[in-house]
Amino acid sequence: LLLENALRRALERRQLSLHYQPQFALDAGGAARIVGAEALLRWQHPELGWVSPVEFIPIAEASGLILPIGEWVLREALSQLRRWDEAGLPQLTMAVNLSAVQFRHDDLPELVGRVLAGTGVPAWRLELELTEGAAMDNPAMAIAVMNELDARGVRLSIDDFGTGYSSLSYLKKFRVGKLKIDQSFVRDLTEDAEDRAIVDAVIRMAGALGLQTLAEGVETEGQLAFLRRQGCQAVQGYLFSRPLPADAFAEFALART
Ligand code: G
Ligand code: G
Ligand code: MN
Ligand code: NA
Repeated sequence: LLLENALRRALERRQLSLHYQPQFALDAGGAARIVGAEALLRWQHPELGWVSPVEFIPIAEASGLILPIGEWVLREALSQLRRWDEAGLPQLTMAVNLSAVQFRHDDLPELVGRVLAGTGVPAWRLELELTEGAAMDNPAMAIAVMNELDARGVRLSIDDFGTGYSSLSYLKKFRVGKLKIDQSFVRDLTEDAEDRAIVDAVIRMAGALGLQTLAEGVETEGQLAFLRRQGCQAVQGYLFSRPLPADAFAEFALART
């Protein structure tokens, strides 16, 4: 309850911020080209210091605070994208994590439409990340919401793919364009033949279904080489960059392009 009350005040007191992790497309020539950013929420409390989203997102979900917080995240991330455009960065996409609670909320497609209109960002530059749990909780509803978002031109991806319990039969019904391969499968890729088999299978299945793949948590050249060889289209991870404050992200992106 203490944390809940603190979180309630965090938004008004501007203790919440976003960090951005660059995402890269793996081009055929062997280059990694920066194509997007994932917005990651950060909370700096005056006494507690940095509180991890792993701790406060569940509290935000249980208390309903995730709705105003999630709306702030969306607006802030898309406003930042416009500021980067003005600063001369390449036209990036912005990936925003969605909580199951936001996904279930009736107002989501309208809210997304309002924020896109308000910030002037074209819908195709926004990618909403859903977990398998959020999608599978109520598949019929999920399909309807995905169809509405898709009709607006917003992109959808499945986050932490492989760790939830998504039914493969739903993958073809869900309007998602991308699977984000969870970092738990990437971590030991160079030592663990089973992880290699899983990652290889996910990339092939995605390809056959017309879905893109992005591998998360790429930390070594060895992991990158394997992913590239198997045809993974995109990566993010500490090998390239940690999540960065907006200004540092801009410097990073400008230096690489
Ligand atoms: O960046 P970091 O490793 O601290 O993120 C921890 C977890 O918090 C990840 O699962 C990430 O998806 C989640 N997270 C980060 N930002 C947001 C956000 O804006 N909304 C939601 N719902 N989850 C977030
Ligand atoms: O669940 P989601 O994929 O949204 O969360 C991403 C989380 O992974 C963030 O907390 C981010 O800080 C973290 N992260 C990003 N890249 C790496 C990496 O290369 N290694 C590790 N260990 N964590 C990473
Ligand atoms: Mn994510
Ligand atoms: Na993930």
